[in-house]
Amino acid sequence: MVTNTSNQADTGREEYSFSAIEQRWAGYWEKNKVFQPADDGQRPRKYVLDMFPYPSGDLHMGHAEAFAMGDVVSRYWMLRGYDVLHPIGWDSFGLPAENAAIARDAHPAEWTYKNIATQRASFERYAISVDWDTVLHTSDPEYYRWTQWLFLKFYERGLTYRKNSPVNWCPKDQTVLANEQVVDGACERCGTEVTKKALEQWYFKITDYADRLLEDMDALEGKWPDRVLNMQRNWIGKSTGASVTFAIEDGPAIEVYTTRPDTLYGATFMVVAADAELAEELVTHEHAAALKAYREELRHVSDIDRQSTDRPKTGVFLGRYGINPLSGERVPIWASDYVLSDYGTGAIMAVPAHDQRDMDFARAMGLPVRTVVDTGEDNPEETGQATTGTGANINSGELDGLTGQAAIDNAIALLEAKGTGYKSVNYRLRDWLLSRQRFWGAPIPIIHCDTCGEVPVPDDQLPVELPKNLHGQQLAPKGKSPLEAAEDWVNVSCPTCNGPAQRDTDTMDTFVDSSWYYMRFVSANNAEKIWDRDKLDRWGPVDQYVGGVEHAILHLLYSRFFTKALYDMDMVNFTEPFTRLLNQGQVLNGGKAMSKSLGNGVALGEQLDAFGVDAIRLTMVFASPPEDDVDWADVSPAASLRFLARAWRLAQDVHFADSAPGTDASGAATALRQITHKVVHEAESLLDDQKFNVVVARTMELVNATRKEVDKGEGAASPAVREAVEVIAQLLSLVAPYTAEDMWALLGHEPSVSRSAWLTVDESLLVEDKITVIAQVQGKLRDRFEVPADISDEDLEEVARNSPNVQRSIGDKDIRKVIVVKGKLVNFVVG
Ligand code: ANZ
Ligand code: ZN
Repeated sequence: MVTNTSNQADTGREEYSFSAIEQRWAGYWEKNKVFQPADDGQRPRKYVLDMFPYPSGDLHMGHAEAFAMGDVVSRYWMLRGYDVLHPIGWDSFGLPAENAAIARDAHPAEWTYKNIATQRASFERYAISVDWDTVLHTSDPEYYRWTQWLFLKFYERGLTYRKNSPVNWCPKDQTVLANEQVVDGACERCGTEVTKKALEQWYFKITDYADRLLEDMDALEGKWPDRVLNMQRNWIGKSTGASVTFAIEDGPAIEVYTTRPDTLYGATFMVVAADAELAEELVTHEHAAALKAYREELRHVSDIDRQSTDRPKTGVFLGRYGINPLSGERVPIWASDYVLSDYGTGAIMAVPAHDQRDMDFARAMGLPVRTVVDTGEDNPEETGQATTGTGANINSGELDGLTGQAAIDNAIALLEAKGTGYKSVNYRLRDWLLSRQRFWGAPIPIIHCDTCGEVPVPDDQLPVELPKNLHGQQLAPKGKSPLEAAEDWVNVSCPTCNGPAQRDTDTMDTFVDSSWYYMRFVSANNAEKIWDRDKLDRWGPVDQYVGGVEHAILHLLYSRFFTKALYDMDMVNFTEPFTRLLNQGQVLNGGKAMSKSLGNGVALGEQLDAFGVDAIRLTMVFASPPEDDVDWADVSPAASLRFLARAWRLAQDVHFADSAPGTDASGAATALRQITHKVVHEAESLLDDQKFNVVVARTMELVNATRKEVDKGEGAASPAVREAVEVIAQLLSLVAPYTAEDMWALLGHEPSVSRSAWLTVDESLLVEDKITVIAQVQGKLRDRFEVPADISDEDLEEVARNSPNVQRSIGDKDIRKVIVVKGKLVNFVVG
């Protein structure tokens, strides 16, 4: 490389050509393992990770943005002297591969690994700073062997279990979905409306960790985006209140969950979830037919509509009564769809005066409303508007006169004394449904034996590889797992009793694969162990994680759960996987997300061909703060390209300059050095604060200042210019690796610029030589200016007098007095 570049000395100057430069450096970093961590304990470590890609085709603009951001962090840390782990892999199981295989009558592996090869080549061209020796794919048996092993570790601890329950079912993809994968009642992947189906399914007991998942977020405050933390908190949805037992006439008591036990005297009826078993248990003989009809009706109402507050409330009376434990009042029990079967106990005490849903129901059914909290608003009994504020209790017996928390605490104390209630906590979070009835995933490593029941596959028989003889049409969804068709594979002998047994035919949700990959990267090639514990202790957790906000809930929550469970098993020494999180924005076009239907897509490959890798990367980073969206219609990769050419020509100028010592002692050279050191100094904090776009702006300023200096004749030979151009090359290496590497070589250095030493800022050059002063008239601010720090009082007064704003404000009044506060302000007293 170096030889090649210095040959230019013989042939003369060149024009900046991104394609020539890309060719010069293509493959250099990978071949020379520039981005391989030394792991020699000589330097402090940093672990940077981009959310690993799904091999859905070639890379797109979104990848280009995300990886440009991750690269700024990893390349910067490397320049700061850290030993950096920055790995890459592929999240390569999942439905699209399977659907493509069915459509083309091929094997999902074919499509998957072909796309991986394409993406990998594009990543190499894009010059991301990763270690290519530790690549992993979650669909490799060497990887999913450990996914299965973890499943069994969780199983041993009772964190994996199987149960029969109504689950979300996508009729199009013919698979179950986790609650998290149902968006507005529709399948997250294909948009088909989700239905319910009773199935035997596998779950992870993430609810055991609800409290820790919530509490440990305090430590992420300020390090993760607020909105992600909020989304996680809402998803976990902790609420505190009371469990209250209502006796039932001629039946067993039922418990309800309420956040407002203080409103108990206003509970004028009860409602149970219409689709819950409880409704069937409670309904009297004469009302059974009505309940049955109502349930039948509900089958045609989507989940979204059920929850909608606009929709009129519906329901049926169950013919039975409960007894309010505080007032002793007899209250009718209804069934309705607005009460959810899988939240709380699936039954509520309805307080129409203070809960709008209950009010709407009471109005629709003609049920009584009783105000029990005087909030000062209009009486809900008359308005039909539930009042939810605080105020003193009324109509509430022993609770009368109490307010807010005191009323709640007293209500709970009363319930506890009577043995009919207690303080309790509720979570929205549900256990994680992890089994899928699809082919392209890690098989569940369980064998079902008629004699022994569920038998874990012994460690030495892992991985349970996917059957090889299934492909194409055989994978078509049929409401049960396609693996069932592979009889040779399914039928095995029981590891415990040797009797005939069957393999579990479900596969795991791909979120299981991605819940632990960041740990595997520390020893991706280890064939004996899931990871080398010492290495994980050294490198983990991830210092900086970079990825899209679409993973704000599921992936991050699951990864956090895995980390905590593994911590409890003494397999890792940290409890949070990602210390810092950066959510890069989206790349839009014309204000909208790029999409086929809008026809506003921009092909990354075409952009790279037209402007070069560096200009595209620079454009991505320069366009906006990393967390903001970039609108491709508003940016100019052509301008980025011109800037890169300007920067590169500086290196060429230095390369061809007379090696005679320059006029470094001159004031101008010192001024350039001041700018250089200031830019480096600022870049340090800007990069720590993830203001990458501002760093690019500063680099542009430095290029301009350096160009001015060079154009003063002998300028390019000055050590100050060389210093500036070296800094430019280093800063550019964060976003424009090819150009930066070429500049570094032109400056006569050994590659790679990524391994060069960061400039130590000379504090004496940072002295601020300009100050801002203000001009006042009668004490009112009229103007402000930048002046030399050592300006005399007379000169300062002169500058202020000449300000048009000041003159306008003085008008034809006389100046009585001029007050000059050295280095700060000038005040004109007039009259
Ligand atoms: C009486 C009451 C009076 C309530 C009042 C609220 C206001 P969060 O905060 O989300 O946890 N609820 C309980 N279980 C339910 C279910 N399965 N389906 C629908 N609603 C349910 O909500 C808890 C409140 O939501 C509970 O407190 C209960 O209504 C209702 F002035 O009880 B409340
Ligand atoms: Zn057995």
